[in-house]
Amino acid sequence: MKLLKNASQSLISGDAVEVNNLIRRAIKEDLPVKLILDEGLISGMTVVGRKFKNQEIFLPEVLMAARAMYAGLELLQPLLIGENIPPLGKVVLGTVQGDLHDLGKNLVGIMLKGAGFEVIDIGKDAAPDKFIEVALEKGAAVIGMSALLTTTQQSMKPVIELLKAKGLQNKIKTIVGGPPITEEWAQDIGADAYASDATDSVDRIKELLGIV
Ligand code: B1M
Repeated sequence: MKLLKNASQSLISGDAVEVNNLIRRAIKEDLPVKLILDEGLISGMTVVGRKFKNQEIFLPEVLMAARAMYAGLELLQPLLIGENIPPLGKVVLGTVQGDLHDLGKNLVGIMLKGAGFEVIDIGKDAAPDKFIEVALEKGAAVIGMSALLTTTQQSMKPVIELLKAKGLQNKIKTIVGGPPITEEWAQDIGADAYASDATDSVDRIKELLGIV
């Protein structure tokens, strides 16, 4: 679809104003929200990631692309989050210590809210004890951790170790995700679940809580 291809292209060029305009138009044309998200925004960010890896572009361009993605995401957020859905449970969500990436975590949060969960977002670069403190304070049933770097995926471990040390592992479930994370990694560190993307995180958390 040309409109969404243009939005994706504008995201790659870091043109937040144009992304905002095009996503606005796509919404007006009643295109499915998931299609707008996947083909208008995520596809562009995937190209940005590839170009960054191949050193065809550098950090400032990646940052501009992230800003452009937010300019589209803010328009989609109200549409992805349904209204009047009774809360299914509380989830503490954060990007782990040392990691400043938050687009994926925010998308997971949007999808969870859309599915009826209450999400307590503790932001990025979140220390292990913060996940646990907030989960206890808010009575959350799940802790969700996001990591985008192979270095910061290590920061997931201390959260689970701390939960175990406090005897909370049966009370508070853990779910992990992000590009370097795998099912195997989740098992190795003792997480209760792994989710491959935002939609999958909803299904996995429902499974963890026995919600059908
Ligand atoms: Co960074 N970065 N970055 N970056 N960046 C990556 C991750 C990288 C893969 C790029 C590359 O080399 N190709 C690479 C990591 C390499 C590695 O470790 N293997 C990298 C690097 C190296 C770095 C720096 C170290 C660069 C530097 O300084 N030299 C630096 C690190 C800073 C830090 O964190 N300490 C850095 C910085 C940045 C920016 C700040 C410029 C910016 C982030 C802006 C922001 O988030 N506000 C940025 C960006 C944008 C990227 C790429 C291009 C895109 C990430 C993104 O937002 N994707 C990324 C390359 C890539 O991934 N293609 C890259 C869109 C987002 C919707 O997808 O986050 O994957 P994603 O989330 C998905 C799933 O993974 C999953 O669901 C989401 C939605 O479907 N998911 C979960 C995520 N979390 C989940 C949690 C769950 C469940 C599912 O349960 C709780």
